[in-house]
Amino acid sequence: MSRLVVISNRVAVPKQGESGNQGGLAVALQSALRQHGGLWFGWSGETTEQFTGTIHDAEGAGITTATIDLEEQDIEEYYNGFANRTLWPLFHYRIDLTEFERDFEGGYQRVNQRFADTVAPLIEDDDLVWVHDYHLIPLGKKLREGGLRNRLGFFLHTPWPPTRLLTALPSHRKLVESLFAYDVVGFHTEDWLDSFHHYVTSLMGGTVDGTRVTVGDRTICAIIAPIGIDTAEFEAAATSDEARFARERMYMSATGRSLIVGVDRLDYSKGLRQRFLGYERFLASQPERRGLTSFLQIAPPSREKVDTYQEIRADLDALSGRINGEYADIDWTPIRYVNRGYPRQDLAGIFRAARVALVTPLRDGMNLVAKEYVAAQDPEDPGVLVLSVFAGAAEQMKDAVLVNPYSAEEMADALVTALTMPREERIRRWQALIAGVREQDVFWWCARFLDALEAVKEREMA
Ligand code: ADQ
Repeated sequence: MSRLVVISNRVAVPKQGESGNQGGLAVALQSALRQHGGLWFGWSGETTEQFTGTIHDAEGAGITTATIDLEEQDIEEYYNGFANRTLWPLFHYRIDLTEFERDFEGGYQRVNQRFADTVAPLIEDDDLVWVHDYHLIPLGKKLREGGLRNRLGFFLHTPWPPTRLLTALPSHRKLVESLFAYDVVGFHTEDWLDSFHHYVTSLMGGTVDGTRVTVGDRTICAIIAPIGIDTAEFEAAATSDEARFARERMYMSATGRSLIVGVDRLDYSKGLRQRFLGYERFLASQPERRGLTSFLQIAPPSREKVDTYQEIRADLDALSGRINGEYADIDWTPIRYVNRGYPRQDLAGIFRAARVALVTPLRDGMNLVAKEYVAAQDPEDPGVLVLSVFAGAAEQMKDAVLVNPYSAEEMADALVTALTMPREERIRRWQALIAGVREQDVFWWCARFLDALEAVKEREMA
């Protein structure tokens, strides 16, 4: 088995016993690396006065990591800039929030070059190299320019936007062309792959034949590989002592009310504003149900240096305050809104206590919370997943209650459906959902991608 070199923006291995407040990618990659063995390379999260390319080696939780520090300007232009002010909103269909600055693009290319120059000497001849996410799209091309001949894969964790949106990016062509340096390119869903095909065939004169996508004399393999969770681990977490304790705390605080839960990074793509408005509509239209539910929204802040993320925080503070002001009673708070991370066992317990999960992003590459919620349920008395049709996960999780998150009325209706669903139907839907979450877990995802990458013949010497 070839060694695996994973490259992503951040390397985030929690120290033993440390609580995990991590994005979905980090959680998935740790599981994959533990299984395969290899190296994880990326930014340390630290800044340095001047970039030196010094590599920090570490060994932890069964994973070898190599990280580098970046300059303040790199972080501003590459991470807060091009990655999170340009590509993230654009890839989530938020052209209104997308900022186009040449400096951002310059920083993006510079940092990708720094990654390429620093990681290249760590890569051995037979290694499989797997690059992750929108921060590092040009990395493959830069590695090839440096002479790398290894099998090289790229996985996009976000949506791939429709062609007409993507062309708003002044350098769209360059960005897409750089993907052709990889051997295998993976997307979560058919929707995202279709959009990629559309761009290549309509703007690059390319052709598609099964998984083969050809432009000029270069053919790559473009596949759908929906990411999963470490289902066995999460199911076990849900019955751990910590989970039981968290679950008890939830029950005690709810005093007999039905619990509704949402867990998301504080991000405009997650549709939190619309979710709060949907819950407000539910309270307004169902006076007899007021006081019988308790909605807990957990949303740890992320990307706090980006203005839009500060704005959304202020907006949600005000909105939850307004809804509580309108509907709360002396012994009842309709929305509990908590801005912090929780250890995974606690989360699993919180999920298990909740009768309903609201996973209602406006646009999401996949969404792992939907899968975690299902994995945490009690098979005898499972809760109901309310899932946005705009989450990549909706392609696989058809037995959820699917909603359009832009419609407060649909959200309110979905809540009524979920809260009144008979136990037999909850069990039937849950059984169908858990079967998929178990079968297509993170190891399945990893194997699916790496099998495709391993099938690529190593490049001939130039
Ligand atoms: P994210 O946008 O980070 O991931 P998601 O897939 O939902 O979104 O993963 C979030 C992860 O963070 C989950 O594992 C969740 O449990 C954890 N988490 C969230 N809030 C937490 C809290 N308060 N405390 C502890 N843990 C918390 C990106 C894409 C997604 C895609 C993943 C993986 O945006 O669409 O599913 O990558 O490809």
